[in-house]
Amino acid sequence: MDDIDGLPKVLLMGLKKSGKTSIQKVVFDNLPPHDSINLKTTVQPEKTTVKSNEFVKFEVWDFPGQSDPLGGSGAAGASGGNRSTIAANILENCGAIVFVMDCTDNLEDATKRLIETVCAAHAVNPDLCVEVFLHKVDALNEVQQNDHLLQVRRSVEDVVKGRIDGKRQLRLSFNLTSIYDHSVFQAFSVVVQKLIRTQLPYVLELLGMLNGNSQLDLTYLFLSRSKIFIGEVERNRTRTRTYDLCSDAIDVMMRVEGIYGGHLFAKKNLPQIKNSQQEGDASSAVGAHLASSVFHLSSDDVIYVRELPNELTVVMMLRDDAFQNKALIDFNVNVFSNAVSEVFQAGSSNSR
Ligand SMILES: Nc1nc2c(ncn2[C@@H]2O[C@H](COP(=O)(O)OP(=O)(O)OP(=O)(O)O)[C@@H](O)[C@H]2O)c(=O)[nH]1
Ligand SMILES: [Mg+2]
Repeated sequence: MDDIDGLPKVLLMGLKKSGKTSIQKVVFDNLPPHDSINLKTTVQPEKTTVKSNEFVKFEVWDFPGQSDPLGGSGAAGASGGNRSTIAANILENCGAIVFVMDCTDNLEDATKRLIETVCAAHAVNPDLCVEVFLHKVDALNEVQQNDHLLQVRRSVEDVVKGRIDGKRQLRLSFNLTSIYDHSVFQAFSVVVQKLIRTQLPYVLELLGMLNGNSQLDLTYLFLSRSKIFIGEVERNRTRTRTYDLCSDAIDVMMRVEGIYGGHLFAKKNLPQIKNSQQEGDASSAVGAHLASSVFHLSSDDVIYVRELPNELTVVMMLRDDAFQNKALIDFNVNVFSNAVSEVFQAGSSNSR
């Protein structure tokens, strides 16, 4: 992932007005969701480069919904052979396709486009993942959401399995999403995790060690200043909606830092944390130029957020009594941070 020219691509596809540009802007440009009503229709593919840190970099390609880039109309007038060349070009270096379907609209046309997209993608690269976002679910109740999910999944899988080489497993996942809550960030996190497939098992292993050795109930590793997480492990899940709580905790920490510690947003060449003494105790570690915050919840839970070098942030949820061992937790976080950097560095030097 280190070569800027060869960055993996995430392709946003789907019918017009399904919400592709809104998703891209809300997730990566901090667009307030309500402002998405003013977005103009996309007329040509738009590329955004996302450089979360030294190791997690990719391009998001937002395609206009009015034509099908992989099917007939995107390659207007193209013969079958040309069409497959166009599809191969579009899908070159593609890490994942995000196919967006508007749940509030008639799903039949969208399902047809999805089937064409999955078949075209499978013909070029059978290992390519297609992540379907059943989008705008804020307009539906839970029963309707599940009905839509079942209906689309069944019709796509039945048709596609009949059309493709049955020996290869179909890489198709479904997510219920809305820009008005955390669901779209969680779903996009899964997409980003697909782009770091080689390093992910090692990162999860390290997160598991941090979690277990520090008596944590739950640990997330986020890309800093985003709501995208690249790993999660749990020992005890004491609450539901933990993702919402943890990503909101980062948000609060960053906003407070924005007001009281502007250096956070201008920092460059951050030092590696070597030991816990460099960290401040509560809301900000000014000396290390890395933020940290502690949130005591009304239950006996604590959320401990620590920004790490390389634009990563670890969020830990634990019981109040386990937090008495903060020095041990800090030590383990520092060891974790250095080990994760090594995993990514090894990954990027292998891919060169
Ligand atoms: N209720 C609801 N509306 C949404 C959501 N996401 C997007 N929208 C609305 O859907 C409309 C279309 O959004 P766009 O992002 O422009 O759709 P698009 O897929 O990029 O459309 P094209 O560029 O024409 O292909 C806008 O009015 C958005 O406000 C959502 O999660 N919930
Ligand atoms: Mg658009």
